[in-house]
Amino acid sequence: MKQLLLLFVFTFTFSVQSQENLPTDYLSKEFHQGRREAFRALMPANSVAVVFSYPERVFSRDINYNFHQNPDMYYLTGYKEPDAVLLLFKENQTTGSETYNEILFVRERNAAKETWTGRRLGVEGAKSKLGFKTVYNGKDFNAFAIDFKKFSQLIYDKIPTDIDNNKSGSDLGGLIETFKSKASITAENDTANELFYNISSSLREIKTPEELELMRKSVKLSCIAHNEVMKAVGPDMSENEADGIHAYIHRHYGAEGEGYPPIVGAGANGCILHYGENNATKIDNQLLLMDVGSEYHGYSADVTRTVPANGKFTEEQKAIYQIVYDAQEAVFKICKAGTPLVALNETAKDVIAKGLIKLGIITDPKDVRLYYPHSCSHFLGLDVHDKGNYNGPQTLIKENMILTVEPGIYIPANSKCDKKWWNIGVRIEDDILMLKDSYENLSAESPRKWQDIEALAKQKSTFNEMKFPKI
Ligand SMILES: [Mn+2]
Repeated sequence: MKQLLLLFVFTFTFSVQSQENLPTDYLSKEFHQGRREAFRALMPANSVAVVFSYPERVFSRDINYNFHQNPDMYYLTGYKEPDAVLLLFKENQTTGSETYNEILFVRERNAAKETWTGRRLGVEGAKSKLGFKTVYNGKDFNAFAIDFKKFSQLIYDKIPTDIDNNKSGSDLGGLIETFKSKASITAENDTANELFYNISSSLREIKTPEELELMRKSVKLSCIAHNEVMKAVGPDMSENEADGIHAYIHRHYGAEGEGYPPIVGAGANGCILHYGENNATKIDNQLLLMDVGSEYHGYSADVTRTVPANGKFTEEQKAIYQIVYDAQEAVFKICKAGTPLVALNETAKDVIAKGLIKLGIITDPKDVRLYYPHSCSHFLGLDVHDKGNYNGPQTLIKENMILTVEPGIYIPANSKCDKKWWNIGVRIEDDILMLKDSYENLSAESPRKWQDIEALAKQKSTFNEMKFPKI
């Protein structure tokens, strides 16, 4: 009986096979090691950085959303599972005979759980695949001899507080409780967040060649998706189906999904900045604003195109569209290292204000905020609104930053202007790689000029030929 049981345990332990046919272009372990080195170099003497994985989130009762890793954890480790914590030390530490300058605590391997919820790297996987020398299971964090109080500084990001697990074991809640208790962190002394943000942003705002390659791919396949929808879309298509074409094409080219909830809004819906319902059953003869970008191996594109569903802009739509286009062109002219970040939005705002005055939509330039209420640019990378230094007028653009340029004009119904302008919402958004003396528009593959959009819309899409049963 005992032998039979052993045999059973043995078989069960190895029943989860390693994964085959995985993408071959993930970030390398050397990349993540290099980012940890760069992070460590910016840490003050005698400090330790602590990075937690993101919490898991409920989708429906006992079903979670697909897990999305904390981008900082991914950036620094490549680890994509929940319930983990990274400790990064400025100087080498010694415990007994062991010397280390980083420790990763990971989810323990568990054949039964892996059969239900997927493979786990475990301690050995984190060593061989991620290149860590010192790795423990999360359950060992509590007993691990570390005196956080001996460090002059603890560096950590905002600690999640709304975690739906038991806070007692090796799960994220437990790891956080252990950290807080070992480091005596209370609401009053929880002040280290700013330093973590600053170090992490100053690294992440500058893209390395390896990151650039993934960014280029993410943006390129998002452009292909936009172009296909421009061809496929018609007044009878629903917002959600247009959204679905983007999603299909992203996955066709190997993206995991989208970098943010897609905004696909027709007419009035296009005037809602973060519209996400995407549930109009017909786009009709309206403008369709599509702010959709893929996430490819963690890296998000962020591309917006605004197209007439019937393939032709009206005179009013064209007039508004042209102002947004001109604003983008004016901003592109100053896209390069050394330009103050705030100049991008000032330039866009200026062009839009002049354009709206010329059309009689506003008379006072200050009223531009009525129709252009957001800003022109944000950093782009692992987060769609990526970490970066946004600290006022002294912030200058640097080489190898990627910033969006996304002016827009939104005129909801009942706005105080001629009603011929109502329900026109236009945004054009491109992903711009900043160079020493110029820029590269990574999303140039998707047309922006109204003439080019109308020309592309005349082409047939493969999606127009697809036939499904009527229900
Ligand atoms: Mn954006």
